[in-house]
Amino acid sequence: RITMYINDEAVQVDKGTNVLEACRTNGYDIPSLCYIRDINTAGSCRVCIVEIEGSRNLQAACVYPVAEGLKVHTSTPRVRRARRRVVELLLSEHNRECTTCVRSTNCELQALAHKVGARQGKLGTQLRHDCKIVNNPFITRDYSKCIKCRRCEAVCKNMQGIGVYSALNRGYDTVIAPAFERNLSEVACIACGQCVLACPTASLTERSYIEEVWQALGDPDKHVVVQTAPAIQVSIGEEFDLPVGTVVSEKMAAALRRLGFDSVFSTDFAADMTIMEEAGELLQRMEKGGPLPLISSCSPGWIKLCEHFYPEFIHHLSSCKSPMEMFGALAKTYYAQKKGIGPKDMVVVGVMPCTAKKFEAARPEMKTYGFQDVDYVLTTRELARMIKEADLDLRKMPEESFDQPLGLSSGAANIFAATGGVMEAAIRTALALTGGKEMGRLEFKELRGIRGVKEAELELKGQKIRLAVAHGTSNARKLMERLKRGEQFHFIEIMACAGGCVGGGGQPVTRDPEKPELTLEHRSQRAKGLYALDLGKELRRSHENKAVLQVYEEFLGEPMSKKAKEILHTRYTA
Ligand code: HC1
Repeated sequence: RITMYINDEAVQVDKGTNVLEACRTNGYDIPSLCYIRDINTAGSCRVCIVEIEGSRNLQAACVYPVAEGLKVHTSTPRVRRARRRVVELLLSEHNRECTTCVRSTNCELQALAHKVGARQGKLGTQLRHDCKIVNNPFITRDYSKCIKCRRCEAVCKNMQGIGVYSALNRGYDTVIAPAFERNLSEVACIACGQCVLACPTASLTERSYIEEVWQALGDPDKHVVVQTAPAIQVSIGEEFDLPVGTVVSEKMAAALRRLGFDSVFSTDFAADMTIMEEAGELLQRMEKGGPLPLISSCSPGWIKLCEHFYPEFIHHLSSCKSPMEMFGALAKTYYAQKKGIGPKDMVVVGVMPCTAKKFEAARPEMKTYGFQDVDYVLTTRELARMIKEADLDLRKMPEESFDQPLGLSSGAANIFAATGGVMEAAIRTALALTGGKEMGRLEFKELRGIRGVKEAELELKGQKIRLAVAHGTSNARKLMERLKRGEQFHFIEIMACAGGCVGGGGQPVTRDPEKPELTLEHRSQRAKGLYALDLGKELRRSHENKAVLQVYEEFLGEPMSKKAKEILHTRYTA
């Protein structure tokens, strides 16, 4: 520890930290914009400038190292004037449609302008001549709202290890974009949306399908089915000021019903279905000699990473469609037949914590008997917007159950959204179905938690098998490089986002400049809600889900049957 002085007060701070962190930990709420701890430390926006005694120029606190005896002044008239001018300059080329912007009241730039007292002043606003909006099925980029903080670039490169964004051109013409200003759909973007979480404004947002869904809900000829992913029930509460990780499954079901959905189901049901198929696939591959490892295929960001960077491992991917797609396929076949509805009159909406699910839903591989399995995907944020638009307050909703039969799920399905959860769920069932001394085991703590790559060994069908779990694409790449070097595993779970789906790019965004939603602590808090749900359930293994067994009995036969393969499985090609 060293001693430094903030506004003439002596404070003890950690050696090696920067002035911004030192000030914040001592109660000084210094504004910042481009900075994200451990991810973006470029010091490019200059919003966090402070006066340092002995230095002629104002200094960016986020890149100024602390030192013994350093004397910092955080709010002198000169500092306040300069910060205001920096923000006014940013605003001078920012599209100020604040009242109608999707991030209105949740925008970091708006909050910052308010904090530093920025005004329109003499600078006015002059947008770049070719500000444009670039769309694709998953992420919308609006050049007119980009403030060139480069957080998207840093998150993509430093957190996800991919790097599709960079600064192009110079000076006033600078843009932060993929190479040659291509669409994200034309580069190696995996659609994970972590850049959307990092963006301080609405320059990066999900491609919204709210209007399409409202339209379907208003169409009397359509039966609109909604499924909510496991992660939504522990995260949407944040949009209504509930503590992180609050479980709101039943309030959410009530809200969905009031929005007008005809059937309110949960993807968790299909997660149980996925386990039946994936455990069957693992056992089959073990019997038939491969290809092993079997690698999970629920995370569409991971599938895209595999396609772009590891095409030689595509045949290792589980052929199981993701639970979201399995759900859509069963809704438009099994459930539609049960209800006497034609698949063309059914609209399936997925509510997902993920922007890549929007991409997945549009993939040509995700069709059953000529119909796209899922019609629209909304993020957690979009569902919250719809609930608010409909004058509903999630906190005040009564508690209602999901509809049946596609609303029943086990605790194993609930934990899918936490890193290691898919593996744990699959192993619970695989052990139970094959016997052996661990057949009753329910918890696999070695697969839980925030370590980037987790490994375990266990005995399945008398054979020792090696398991690995990776979350976040940087960790996924480390694991894949080990496979490339010839290391042997039997079963691998990979999720594209750190923490698993609870950390997806469609999850709630705050306007807190410290970006808690990007941290593993915040994501683990959401995961805690899921583990609590699992613990409180009587049903903790997928093969015990009676609704799943009913679908096999009435419709599919058995796991990995011909019909199951037609409806619930797919193929990826390099
Ligand atoms: Fe996920 Fe999944 S867990 S991929 O993380 O396998 O998005 O929540 O819905 O499909 O069930 C996401 C979450 C989600 C699927 C399931």
